[in-house]
Amino acid sequence: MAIREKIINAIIKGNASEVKSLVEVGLQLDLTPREIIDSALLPGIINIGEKFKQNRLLIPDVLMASRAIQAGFYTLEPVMKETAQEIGPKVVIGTVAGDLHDIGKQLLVMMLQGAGMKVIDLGIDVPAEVFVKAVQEHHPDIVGMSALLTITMPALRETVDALERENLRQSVKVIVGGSPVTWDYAMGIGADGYADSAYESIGLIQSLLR
Ligand code: B1M
Repeated sequence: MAIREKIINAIIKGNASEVKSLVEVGLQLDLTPREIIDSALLPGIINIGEKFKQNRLLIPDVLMASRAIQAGFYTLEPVMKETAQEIGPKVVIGTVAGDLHDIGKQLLVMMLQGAGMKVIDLGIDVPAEVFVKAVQEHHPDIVGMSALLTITMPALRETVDALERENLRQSVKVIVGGSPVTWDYAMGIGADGYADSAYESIGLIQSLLR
């Protein structure tokens, strides 16, 4: 069985230590982090997402699979950081209040770091006040927010409004993303940009700061 299938199977089984070892093997076989992400880690979580949607998996199974995919990301992180220079823009990132989804945001953090950006990751379930405080403290060029649930999308607007209230809105560009979010929604809440994927957000940030 090819390494990518082995990684996908280990994700489906929720076996974090096996995913970690297989990702290490992938790197030894000269696969790039991006090849491992695109051909194994993301297909693994998409497979889990489909089964979850069809009620063929329970939340604990999804949680185990998520931990397994995160183990894969953590294994790749140092390799991606090695080539990064951190001379690019400063980006504050978080998943909005009420939302615990971490994987897409984590991928975004890794991609941006890989592209040489300095990333301050506020984590998940981040209230608007915490984004505001981070902007006051770190003076970033970009604030990036992720929302994965329809019910947490309003928190994107609340954060944009909070930045406006604190007179910080003009000092940063705000970008948003996450599967239920669209470009139209982003424009409607007063964000500066929307990216469909972590990869796209690199180009988006570069074009917003040009
Ligand atoms: Co949740 N969940 N979940 N879940 N979960 C979804 C999102 C859902 C679509 C599943 C479904 O029903 N089909 C659904 C949301 C429906 C909706 O509201 N539209 C859902 C639900 C309902 C729930 C709960 C409410 C379930 C429950 O309790 N009954 C609950 C909510 C908890 C909470 O947040 N308060 C819940 C819980 C969980 C787990 C904890 C079990 C787990 C998360 C674990 C973790 O993250 N540590 C989980 C998971 C794993 C999923 C699915 C299966 C996978 C999400 C994921 O990681 N995708 C998901 C189904 C699915 O997506 N197919 C689902 C992979 C990731 C790489 O993609 O995050 O979309 P994504 O990121 C993409 C892009 O969106 C983009 O870049 C990434 C790719 O390059 N992107 C950005 C993301 N953020 C960006 C920001 C940007 C730019 C791009 O700029 C700033």
